[in-house]
Amino acid sequence: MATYLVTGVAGFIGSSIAHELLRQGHNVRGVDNFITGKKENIAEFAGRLDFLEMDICDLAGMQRVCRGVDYVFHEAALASVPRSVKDPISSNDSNVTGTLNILVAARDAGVKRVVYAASSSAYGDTPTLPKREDMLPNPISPYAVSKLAGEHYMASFYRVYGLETVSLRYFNVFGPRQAADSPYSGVLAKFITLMLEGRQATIFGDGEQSRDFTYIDNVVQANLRACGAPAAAVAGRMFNIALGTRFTLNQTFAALKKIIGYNGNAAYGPEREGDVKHSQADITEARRQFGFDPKVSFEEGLDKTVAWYRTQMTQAEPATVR
Ligand code: UD2
Repeated sequence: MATYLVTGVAGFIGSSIAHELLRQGHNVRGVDNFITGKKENIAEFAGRLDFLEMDICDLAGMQRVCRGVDYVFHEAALASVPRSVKDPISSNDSNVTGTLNILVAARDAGVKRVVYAASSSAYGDTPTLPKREDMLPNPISPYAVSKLAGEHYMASFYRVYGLETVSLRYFNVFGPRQAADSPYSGVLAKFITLMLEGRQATIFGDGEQSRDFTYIDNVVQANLRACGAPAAAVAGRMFNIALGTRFTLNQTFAALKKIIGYNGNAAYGPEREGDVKHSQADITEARRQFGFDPKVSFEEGLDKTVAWYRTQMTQAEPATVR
């Protein structure tokens, strides 16, 4: 049976991948430093996940962790455009140095393949939509630069050392387990929790910016298929992972109002520094090369996500009252 390592296993995407791997009966090892990951996200795996609290910036630690591993899903990162604008050094440390450490450790341990969480932010604000993989990157924020550097390291390790790597450029992933409690949280996690609490969400800018919001199950599927695909189809390459549609923030807010039954309006604030205006993916290549087939629509994903946060809040209520 194969052994998988998930970095950032206590994070939103890492824990979702681990969940599916464990459901399929695989051996799963996971690392997290709990800077943005949460113990709750891995609590349900207790006893089944081989968990180590570690930082990917610790090269010797990563070398120990990679021993005996067949496949790595590298999800650990300091996400968020505004976080990187405020503190570019920390974003660089985790996203660039941390990624390089994983690659060195994976290479030395004879890992068969590394699948990497790349970001749609690499495309920046180029006007052509949808974004295709052969378009030139144009990163704006330090975060976008750091995730793109990671992609280049992935490709380099395939070309230079023959380590099979695949970069998946995620487009605005959302769903259950996404942290909502930080100023750097993804917009959907923030909006849904605020609206469920009857509080007001703030849209940065005019709300006409658009995103290819992608439900988590589609991203998990992409990871597993990219990991299992023939090397000739994927090794050393980068693929868009998205739904292939886009919605403005105004449209998204209106959709959430309906699902949640919220009567208020959004506040509007200044545009965010480093923000991309429009984002939408062409997912033809991922379909062609490894049969990526996103099954969950935006609307269905919103329904499931709202239902999950609702359950979390009802479960949390009695404890708060006591
Ligand atoms: C970027 C990447 C995404 C992923 C993510 C990780 C793009 C197009 N996408 O997402 O692929 O790597 O970074 O962090 O670069 N907003 C509000 N109010 C809020 C919070 C956000 O209006 O309270 C706006 C924000 O200004 C932006 C949109 O919502 O226009 C989405 O913001 P986000 O932080 O959820 O994700 P984004 O697009 O920076």
